[in-house]
This record gives sequence, structure tokens and C-alpha cells, in this order.
Amino acid sequence: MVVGESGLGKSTLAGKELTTDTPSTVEIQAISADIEENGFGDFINNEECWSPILENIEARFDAFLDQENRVNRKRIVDTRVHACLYFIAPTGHALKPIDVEFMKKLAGRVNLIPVIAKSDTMTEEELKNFKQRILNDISAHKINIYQPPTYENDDPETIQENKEIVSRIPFAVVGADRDIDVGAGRKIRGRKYPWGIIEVDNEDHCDFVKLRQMLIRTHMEELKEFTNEVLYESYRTKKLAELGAKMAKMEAEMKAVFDAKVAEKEAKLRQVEEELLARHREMKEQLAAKNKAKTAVPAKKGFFK
Ligand SMILES: Nc1nc2c(ncn2[C@@H]2O[C@H](COP(=O)(O)OP(=O)(O)OP(=O)(O)O)[C@@H](O)[C@H]2O)c(=O)[nH]1
Ligand SMILES: [Mg+2]
Repeated sequence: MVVGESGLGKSTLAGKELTTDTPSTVEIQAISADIEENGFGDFINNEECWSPILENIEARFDAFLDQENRVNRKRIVDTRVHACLYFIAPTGHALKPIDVEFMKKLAGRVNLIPVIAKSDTMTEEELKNFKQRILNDISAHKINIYQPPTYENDDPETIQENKEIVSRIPFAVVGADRDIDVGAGRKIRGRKYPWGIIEVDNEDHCDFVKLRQMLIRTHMEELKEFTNEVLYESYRTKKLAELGAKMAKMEAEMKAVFDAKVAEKEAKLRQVEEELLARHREMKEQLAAKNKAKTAVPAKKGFFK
């Protein structure tokens, strides 16, 4: 998934560079999500603008969870987002409040990979400083961006390769608008300027090669594993806990209704019982009075005459 403000070159990068260089066995589907910034980047007005993107990521988790819960789990289609490139505008300053907010919201649900958009608009020195500021901001705000893990048991070559990838984060990228003919039948992807050509696939020009290497060669399985075992698992646990809490609440509500009904019935029964008792007493008294009248009168007559 690619996310970022409008016009930062998301479609250019994801549409061409990432998909055309993919090995034929792997299919990468790019989802583009735009951040609409209103006014002057006043993020009070943008408070909830991350929500459709988060919803999209979570809806994909839900779809996966549904399939896992089915009886027939043979053909599970995994449409979860395994990597999210977050495009940072090449301002040269620092992360904007909206970037911080956005990245914080997404980091717990997706492998977040920060990239500096249109890095051809900055000098090498500016870029170096900008990267450091972004990293400082990321650590100050405790944003959990994707960290390629290092394994001590890996061979030195892999460890070195890994180090080089990590050292490029946040990746400075350039999107090519066209293929440039550089003569001798050689065509390169890049951008042409009066002062020269920026090559997308040249590691000295930008970090695109390293980013692509990480995404589809060295860390694809890692990214998928982290999504499944950490990000999805934590979402699933939260979802199930919520479901459990909902069930417990429903159960408590049902019990309350049941108890109230029982109490009501009991009160009614007590009332009926009291009425019956009262009636019974009344009838007994009436009967006793009748009997008294029957026996007392003749006896009186017989004895005192
Ligand atoms: N200088 C420079 N321009 C770029 C780069 N990538 C893209 N552009 C140009 O920036 C403009 C916007 O690029 P898009 O790829 O359409 O940007 P987007 O992020 O998809 O924009 P929305 O779809 O509106 O969100 C186009 O004119 C591109 O040619 C880059 O790396 N450097
Ligand atoms: Mg676009």
C-alpha cells in the first residue's frame, strides 16, 4: 500500500517501478491512498483523515479472519497489506504533525516503511540532514516503523546487505516519468534535468534499488511473517477480546432481564397467595360463625326451659 499527500509521486512509483520489476512468480498489488490536507495543514481539521486507510487495512484483516473461521479453510485468499510505503514530502524540515499522527495510527496495524518522496528535489547534504531529522522524530514519537531484523547466525554477506538496507531508512525515492534514451541503445528510467539525469535504478542517485530489494527479494517473507504473526495476531486478539466482552455484556443483560422477570412473577405469586389465604381465613370465619349459631340456639332452649 502506498499512502501520502496528493502529488508526491505515489502513482508514479507504485504504478510503474514496483510492478514492472517484479519477478513473474510474485504479484504485487498496489493500493493507493491519498491524504487530503485541508487549509494549511492544520491537523485539528485532519484529525480523522487516517481513518479510511486504517479501516481498509482492518477490513482486510477481517476478511482473513472470516476465512480462517470457515469450516473449509483450503482456499484462503490473503489480501492483507504486508507493507505500507508512507510518502513524506521533501520539505527538508521535519515530519509534519499530520505525518506523526498518521504514522502512529498505522504503525500498529501494518509494516510501515517511510520514504522521502521526490528526493531529486533535494541536494545530497539536505537529504542527509532531513533523514536524520525524520529518524529523530520517529524515535521521539515512538513510532514503530518496520525494522528489518538482524540475525546473528546469518552469513556475513547477508548481515552486510541487511545493514545497507537499514542504513537507507527512510528511503529517498524518485519516480521516473519516462524511459530516457542515453544513446548506444541504452534506455534508463529516470528524470531529465538541464544539469543531468537522475536514474531511478542507480544506487548512487537514490534508495529505490535498496527499497525494492528489501520489498521483493530479501525481506518479502519477513514482512509477511511479521504481518501474520505480530500485526494480524494482535488485531485478532483485540477483536476476540471485544467479542468476549460483548458476549459477557449480553449475558449480563439477559440475566438482569431474567432476574427482573422472576422477581415480578414471585411478587405476583405472593400477592395471589396472600389473597387466597385471606379468602381462606374469611371463609373459615364465616363457617365457624355459622356453626356457632346452629349449635348454640337449640342447646339454650333445651337446658333452661
Ligand atoms: N521531481 C519529481 N517529480 C515527480 C516524482 N515522482 C512523481 N513526480 C511528478 O509528480 C506529479 C504527481 O505524481 P503522481 O504519481 O501522480 O502523484 P500521486 O502521489 O499519485 O498523486 P495523487 O494521486 O494525486 O495522490 C507528476 O507530475 C509526476 O511526474 C519524483 O520523484 N520527482
Ligand atoms: Mg495517484
